[in-house]
Amino acid sequence: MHNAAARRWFLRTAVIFTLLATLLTLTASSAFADGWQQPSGITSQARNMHNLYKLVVVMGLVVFVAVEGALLLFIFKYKKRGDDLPPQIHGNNLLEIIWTTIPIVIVLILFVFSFRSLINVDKDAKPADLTVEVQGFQFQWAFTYHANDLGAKSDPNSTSTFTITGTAANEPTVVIPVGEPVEFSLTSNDVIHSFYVRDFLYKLDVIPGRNNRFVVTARETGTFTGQCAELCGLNHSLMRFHLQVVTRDEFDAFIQKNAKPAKAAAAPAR
Ligand SMILES: [Cu+2]
Repeated sequence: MHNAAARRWFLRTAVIFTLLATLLTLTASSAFADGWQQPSGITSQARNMHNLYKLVVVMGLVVFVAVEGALLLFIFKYKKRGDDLPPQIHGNNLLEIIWTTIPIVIVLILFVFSFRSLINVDKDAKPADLTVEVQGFQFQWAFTYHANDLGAKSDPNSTSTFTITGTAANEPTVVIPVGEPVEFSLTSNDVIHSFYVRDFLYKLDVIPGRNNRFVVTARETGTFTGQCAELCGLNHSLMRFHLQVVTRDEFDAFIQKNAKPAKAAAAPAR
């Protein structure tokens, strides 16, 4: 009789454990099948943010497993076994210290790492950084390059400039060199837009009367997509654009090709 009860208990525990383990494995494997549910980003700044995100996810998982594990443990360990009242306990200093300290430590860790990421992401541009002027308008983008503000190969004496203006039918491509800090300088002359490139893991509002700026250093070449991320009117959805990250040589060739005198005089569309 005693043996039969022990076997039943063992079987039940084994079944519950197997079910939980299967569930956990399925959840974790599908959750992380496609990376971390977040693209890792193509810029130093994005990777920094992505690492912070991973840290938060791991900490969240540890808390989740610890809390749910304790919950299950206590449900089974202290389930009702008769009508007698269990021992009644009031207060426990050690427990209170533990459950006050752990959250404080978690918040401190998150604060330090978030602050470090924030400083890294919000770094100001250096004078030597390449600048791309971005103008948002209803309903597209214009990207302006200045020959005297092209980073490593600027021509300080040149006033040459050219603008790539997008239309809904002809989505523009903004080109930047890989491995160099690039400042995006954002302005709008009508309504609020938002400059968003998914693989930057970053977006910034484009506000009339203001000049918002951010700096990124791309870490890989390729073509990526961007769009306006602030509902700005009826044709907001047409405000798509492309971002091409190329080598320095390809970037210089791109500048050469576009900075022709005929195009040099082109003004922003609006
Ligand atoms: Cu928009």
